[in-house]
Amino acid sequence: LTAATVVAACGSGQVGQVGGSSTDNKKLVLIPGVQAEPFYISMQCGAQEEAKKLGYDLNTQAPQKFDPSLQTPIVTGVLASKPAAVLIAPTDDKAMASPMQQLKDAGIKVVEVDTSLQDKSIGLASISSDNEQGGRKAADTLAQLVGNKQGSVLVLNTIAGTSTTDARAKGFEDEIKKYPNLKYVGAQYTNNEPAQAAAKVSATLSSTPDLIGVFATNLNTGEGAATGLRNAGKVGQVNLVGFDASPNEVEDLKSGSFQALIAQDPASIGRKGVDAAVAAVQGKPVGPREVQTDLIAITQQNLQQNQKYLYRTSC
Ligand code: T6T
Repeated sequence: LTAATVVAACGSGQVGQVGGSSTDNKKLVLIPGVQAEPFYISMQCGAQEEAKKLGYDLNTQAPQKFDPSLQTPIVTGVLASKPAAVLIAPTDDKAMASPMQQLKDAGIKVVEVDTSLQDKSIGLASISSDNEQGGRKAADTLAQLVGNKQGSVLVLNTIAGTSTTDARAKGFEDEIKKYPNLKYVGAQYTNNEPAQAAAKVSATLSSTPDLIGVFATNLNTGEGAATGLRNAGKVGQVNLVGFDASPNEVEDLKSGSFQALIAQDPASIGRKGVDAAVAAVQGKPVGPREVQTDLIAITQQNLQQNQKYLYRTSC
């Protein structure tokens, strides 16, 4: 039985295409974690550029919020459109396994970009920053900023079950132990809402008057934390280290609300994700299962020479 007869027997009518994985199928879909957000827009720009270069079409469909219950129906819709491959940032490291398994079962090549599942058997490759190392970099940067002073430090995290931000918090927690002058007071979750981050900063300033540093594990959390410090008149007194490099975060770095930003290279994640997906579609070796892209700590001092790391709001 040839592939074409299998397809004919299934009644798909698309000769040469089994489960969307034929080399004639040039459709790729990118499913980011959330729409209209500079990290994922920058990733999309890199992915689109690379897809065009390789002769593939890349369509992007993102949920309105970073939420598996909103991302799942997008995956289901994409499944019906039979692309050759899907690049996806799963919004939960367990809840997205079942919809992503359906893609795999349909013969669609799955590549994880940015976030990943705990189950490593579904994605063919996973392209992301070394997020644990990013968390350690944040701790070292914060410790350097604080110097010999003593005080408490807080982590503002997003949503438990997000592989990237969980890894950042872990890296930070491990590394901050090296600095006995800094007392780690734990992580609080913001649900990826800037307003919740601002409120948690205010509440912690009241409960922990010796607060000397905050690590915000992503863009929304960092933007909200900066607002919280401004509202409390604590800018500069509490060192704020953020993650990502959105235009708002960069403005807040220039004006001193942030002391440092750990920037990722989302366009490169998008490009490498497309390379892996296209290799898989063409039956070529996909490369390593885990691919890690650069991270850099940006401060006011080195901002000028690191412009290429700043995120975009359109392609
Ligand atoms: O930090 C990025 C991304 O790496 C993370 O997985 C989710 O949040 C961002 O998209 C920033 O909002």
